[in-house]
Amino acid sequence: MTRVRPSPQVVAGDTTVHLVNPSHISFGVGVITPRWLFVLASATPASYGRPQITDETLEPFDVEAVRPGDVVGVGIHTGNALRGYEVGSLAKARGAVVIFGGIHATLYPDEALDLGGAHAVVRGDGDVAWPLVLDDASRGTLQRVYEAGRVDADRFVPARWELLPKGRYMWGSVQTVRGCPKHCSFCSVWRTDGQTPRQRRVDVVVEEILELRRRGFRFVALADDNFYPVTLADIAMAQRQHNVARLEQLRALRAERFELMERLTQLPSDMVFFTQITMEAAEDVAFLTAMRRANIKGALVGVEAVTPEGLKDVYKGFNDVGEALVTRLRTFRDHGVGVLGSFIFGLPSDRPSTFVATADIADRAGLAFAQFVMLTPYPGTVDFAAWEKSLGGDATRIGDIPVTRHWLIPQAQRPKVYAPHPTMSPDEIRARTQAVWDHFYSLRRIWARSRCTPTLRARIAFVLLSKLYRQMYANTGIATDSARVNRANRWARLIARPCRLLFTARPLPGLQLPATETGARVGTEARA
Ligand code: B12
Ligand code: SF4
Repeated sequence: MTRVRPSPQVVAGDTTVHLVNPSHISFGVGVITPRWLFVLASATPASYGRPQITDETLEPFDVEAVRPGDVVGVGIHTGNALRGYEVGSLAKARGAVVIFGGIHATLYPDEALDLGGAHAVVRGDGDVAWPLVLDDASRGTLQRVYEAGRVDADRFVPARWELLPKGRYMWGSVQTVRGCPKHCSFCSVWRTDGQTPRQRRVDVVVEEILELRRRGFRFVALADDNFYPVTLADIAMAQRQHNVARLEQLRALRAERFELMERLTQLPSDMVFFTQITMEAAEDVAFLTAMRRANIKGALVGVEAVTPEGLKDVYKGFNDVGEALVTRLRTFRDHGVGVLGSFIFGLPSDRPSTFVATADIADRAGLAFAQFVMLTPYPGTVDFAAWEKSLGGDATRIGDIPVTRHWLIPQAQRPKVYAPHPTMSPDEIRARTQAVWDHFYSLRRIWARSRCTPTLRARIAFVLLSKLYRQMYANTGIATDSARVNRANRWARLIARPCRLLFTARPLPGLQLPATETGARVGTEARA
């Protein structure tokens, strides 16, 4: 392994550790806490003092605050990699030791080293590796690449929520399980996080949630890849195969899910949870009932496509189509779990009629929210590999950059549609996608949907959140002209502040961890 001795001297006690979540655009207020910042802060040894956290979705990183010998940790996913490289290079120029991590750096470590000023890159989970890397940095024995891999669930580090800036976020985020057994063609999770679910212990999850509630967070996103990692079909299959070991493992995972949800029922009753789940959960009334009892009031469900051909395109045969799909999605709502339906446009089998059919199903399926994203080949996915291979050396270039490295193209010039479509032009796909967003988020439809909430205050929150969501997405994927993007940004900023107030609650600093026995005295401060 090549070792590099970075010129700046890292000395625990004299070095500030900066952790930066890059974003080319700042809104002042964030919807969900970027969890990795607070996890890595927690993994930072106390000898380095209090890590300085910057989430650029709130405000830009102040590089002037970096002193020679400081450590700057930058976490990137594909969408913010370019800004991450800018931050890394600026920090390196200030004399800092720059270390990259996150899903994109895991997939392309050399890129961070070449373009981001990285002295080192951590591939995989940072929980265990981070203190070791800091230790190497202080000894001057930093490696270029650390293979941190996938750590076991009991070694996940809980986040340091006391470092949260006050009054900036609407939702906290706590991960309960990492990894997903499926293998959807557009998703990299099963490749990077693996197909074996790594479930965290119930106690540590509950303690983190409680810590967030103490600080006035009522709303918590369970930042999981798939909250329903074991289906009834998986169990039946193991039974048919007389695979006793597998059956036990699946049953244990399932039992743990129920235990977690039971513990959530014991938390203050004003808490609301949101997660991500496959629509298979609609088969499982016991699971949905437990979700409702646990106050898991919303879930992102990957619908992706409403036609059998579309599902085949994305390797998602376990989803339903047509009326069966409407019924499945409504089942969530009927059990008190609101659905954010996620749809993909631009699949090879899509035709103009697909947009109409999708808008119709989104209307009838009782969804609370929906997102209509355009197919983006993310690195690490089956789709990306096929697309890159199909283009060979002939990829279109924007400036000097081939579209197969789309994340390196400045945001404003990035194409919105990547893979050539057999029958529709990129403009047609964009315009039709835009029309479906406009249809779903018309004020009349939002107001009608807001009936799913119990009070007028909640209905107003629902309307504001719907509008905010729509404007934020107008930024990230759909709008092309800069006037529209700027207008959307202004709107999002304006709506974000009042929206946040609707989500906060009175802090409960004295709130205690519920006792483990079911029905024990818990969360008394909030219920009183
Ligand atoms: C929760 C979540 C969201 C939430 C909250 C985001 C937030 N503010 O945190 C919401 C719903 C808003 C969201 C939105 C999107 N997301 Co998202 N999201 C996730 C999810 C499920 C969990 C993220 C999380 O909190 N993990 C827990 C933390 C602790 O893990 P982590 O971030 O991976 O960090 C660990 C390591 O990576 C490493 N690490 C990270 N940074 C650093 C830095 C250093 C220095 C070091 C040493 C280590 C290190 O150590 C950490 C601890 O182990 C992931 C899936 C996943 N498994 O990562 C997708 C994921 C990150 N999202 C993804 C995508 C595509 C999106 C969207 C573009 C979706 C869309 N089409 O709109 C948007 C983009 C949002 C944006 N502009 O940033 C993709 C990214 C793919 C890619 N190659 O970039 C993922 C991987 C899911 C997928 N299906 O592939 N997302
Ligand atoms: S899209 Fe969802 S269900 Fe499919 S592999 Fe990714 S996390 Fe799993």
